[in-house]
Amino acid sequence: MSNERAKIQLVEAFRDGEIERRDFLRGALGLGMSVGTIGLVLSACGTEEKVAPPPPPATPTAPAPEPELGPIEGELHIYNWSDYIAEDTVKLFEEEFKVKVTYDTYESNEEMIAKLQLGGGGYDLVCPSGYAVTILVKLGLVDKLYKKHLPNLSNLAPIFAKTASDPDGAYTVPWQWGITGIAYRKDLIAAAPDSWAVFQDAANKGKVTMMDDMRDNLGAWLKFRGKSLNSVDPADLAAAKADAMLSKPVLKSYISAPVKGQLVTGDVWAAQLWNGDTMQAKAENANIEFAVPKEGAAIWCDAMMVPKGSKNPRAAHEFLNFILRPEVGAKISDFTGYGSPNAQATAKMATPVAYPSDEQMKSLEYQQDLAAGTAVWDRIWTEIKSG
Ligand code: N2P
Repeated sequence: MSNERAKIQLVEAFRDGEIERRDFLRGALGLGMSVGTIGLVLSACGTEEKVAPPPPPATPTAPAPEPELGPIEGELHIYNWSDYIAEDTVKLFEEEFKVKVTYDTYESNEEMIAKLQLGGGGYDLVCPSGYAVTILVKLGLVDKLYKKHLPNLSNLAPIFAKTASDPDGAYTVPWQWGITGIAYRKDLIAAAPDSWAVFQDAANKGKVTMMDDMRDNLGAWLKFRGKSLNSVDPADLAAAKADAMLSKPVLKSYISAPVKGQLVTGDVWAAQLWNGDTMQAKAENANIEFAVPKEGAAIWCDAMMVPKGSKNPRAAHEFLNFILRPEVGAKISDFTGYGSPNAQATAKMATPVAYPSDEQMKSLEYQQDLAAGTAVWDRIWTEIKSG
């Protein structure tokens, strides 16, 4: 037998377990096999001494089960934007789940964040916009969700299942999405507004309003000058402040959702407002229309979260799973006038709101957390309001 053939037979015998490691080593050295080759064979056959065999598992290797919540509690405390739910949603939930719900409302993310920061409210659910989701997570004011109790999450449209502010979908259940534009009375205003400049036009003095909301107000003036509504650049913000100050003598007031009544009566001709609230007002007065200014506007998606310290987490999860039902979600969005992030609900809506096309998205921008820039925005907004 040739030396090469003998080496091959030796390796095969070792590989197949026919000879021991000690016999392989002795034979290999006898046949003149290099130390490097011997090492390769030993490690390939899994007997390299340096490689310790894996210890036997102490416990079964199945993944740890997802933690569970306890039984459903008897109450639930919700803190949400005003006019942001169908009239019967809470009642139907209370009846089916035997839970007593308290439902408080707010008018801006900042109002809600401040309340949570002060430790007030005792809420089990809140509904921040995307940028405020980032802030609440960063401040440690919210808990992760127990997906096990949210099987209806599968009804979400894929673009809303994971969002920039909650990339793993660990904290949020998307609620509604919408756009901040201009609601106007087509029978009262001289021409349909197509620009944020409508709020600086002296012809509208005392008949127009902008939202009492730092992000939406300064965001609009940033877009007006072709800037990002997330800018923290001092020059951009100085220009936005100057535009806001120019609009101030024209504005009747800074007011958000409650302006609807004034649009309906005609006391206000044009108001910075969200598309859904505009549709709610239009249901009472058909002369109300909505416009997205040509300079661009904010698009946002609000989402439900469970504040840290919630005393009714199981009831909160049951409520979230309830609103994720297609028929419940469809009723909410048909009432609010906003888009539903729930694909199955959208299919059931009487007046579905289509997600903007790629073309429309070119002029829309999602609001993001301003991080350290928030303090600068806060200061400018205070100066505008008090100036
Ligand atoms: C309130 C709607 C609020 C949406 N009616 C703002 N993100």
